[in-house]
Amino acid sequence: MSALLHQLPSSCQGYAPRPSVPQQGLKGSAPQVQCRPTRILSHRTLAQAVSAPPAAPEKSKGKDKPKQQKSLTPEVAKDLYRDMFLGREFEEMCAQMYYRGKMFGFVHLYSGQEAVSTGVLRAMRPDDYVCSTYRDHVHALSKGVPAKNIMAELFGKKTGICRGQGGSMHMFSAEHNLLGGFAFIGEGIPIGLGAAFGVKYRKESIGLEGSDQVVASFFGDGTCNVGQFYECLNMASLYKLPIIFVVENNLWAIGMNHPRATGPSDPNDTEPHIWKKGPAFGMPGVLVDGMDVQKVREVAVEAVARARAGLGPTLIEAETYRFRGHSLADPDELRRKEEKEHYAARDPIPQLKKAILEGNILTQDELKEIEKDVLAEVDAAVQFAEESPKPDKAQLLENVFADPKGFGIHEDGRYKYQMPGFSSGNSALV
Ligand SMILES: Cc1ncc(C[n+]2csc(CCOP(=O)(O)OP(=O)(O)O)c2C)c(N)n1
Ligand SMILES: [Mg+2]
Repeated sequence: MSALLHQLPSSCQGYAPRPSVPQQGLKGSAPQVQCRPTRILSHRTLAQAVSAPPAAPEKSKGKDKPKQQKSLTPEVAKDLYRDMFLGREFEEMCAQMYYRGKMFGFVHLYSGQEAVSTGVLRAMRPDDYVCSTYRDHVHALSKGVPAKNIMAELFGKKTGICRGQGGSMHMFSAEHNLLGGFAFIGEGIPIGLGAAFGVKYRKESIGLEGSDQVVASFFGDGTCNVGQFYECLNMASLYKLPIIFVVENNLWAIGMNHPRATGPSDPNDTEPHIWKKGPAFGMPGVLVDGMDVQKVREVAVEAVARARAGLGPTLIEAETYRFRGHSLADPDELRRKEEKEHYAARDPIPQLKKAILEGNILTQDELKEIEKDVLAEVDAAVQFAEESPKPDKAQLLENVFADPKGFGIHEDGRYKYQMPGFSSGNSALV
């Protein structure tokens, strides 16, 4: 196991584990979380929030000291900062729009977890694949989908990336190799695995030399307890597929606290460590601070390089936290105030800002310019979504696969319930 672990950077191995959340009725007292002042993040206040003093770094409790981080180039710093800032501002704007009744159904925000999406996806090529979950807006942004088309999708408009038919949980873009968001937990894992199999098949069985894409498959801690996770780890390992499994461990699965739902992977452990499931399946398992974009990026760069070189999959457990409730319909009353404050103080965006300024990589003015640009992009996305038309009614019957003898369609292929205004759409089976 340690041989496999050493194939990846040590930045993850010295990272201090998060404090457990004390559970009533469980034996032993959990370590106290350190309380720091809360900052409430909302749209238009992030720019001020990132100016606030950043969190003190966690002291490493591991044997290995974290490796000195490689310095960022100005180009990479700009890209990372822009992507994380856009992710946060986009999501905070979504909250406003949701509560104003502009969006329908469940909307799950990603605020707090940006370092994971940015750290992994900005380290990948545009033709690489990504598979997401219902918490998918920011993965789509990091993958390069324009903010205006994501916002329009959320508004149910024709200009949305799924023509307004997918909504918040089903972001998909063939053009960007975004394989989808999925409402059912774990559903995306086999889809990502299939894409990785396809890449390898095209290369080795068809002989397509350029077929060297890598797949990033994102999912949560709670999702690691569904069967698809294990089945896919097994197949990825068996076929040495070019995939990285990224577990965004935000400590909660709706109202279920991770240590209450997941057993340990080692007889000596008293709490669960998802990353340890990697070595059990013959692949490297890595634990990384998911609130630190540079560390996530460092791990991702190496895991992607391994996958591209034909060395197979990697399991990455990124410790992170969502700053809002499970969805915008969740009053978020279960999580303790101290826990929320602890993670708010480790907000990944001010952390990156501090690193950029202290390293003299970019100036305050350059960062402000990025922020201004992002705020304008988010405003323009809302305007675009507002002004976009609704889908035609005919769209409802497009891409519907149905038996012509079945409900709604006459035997000759005509619709039984053709509504006035339905001008296009075709039930013919090819
Ligand atoms: C197959 C299935 N079972 C149950 C649910 C209900 N459900 C929605 S989200 C969720 C928790 C998932 O938690 P986690 O994987 O940690 O992701 P997070 O929401 O924290 O990002 C559950 C059980 C579902 N969507 N699909
Ligand atoms: Mg979770």
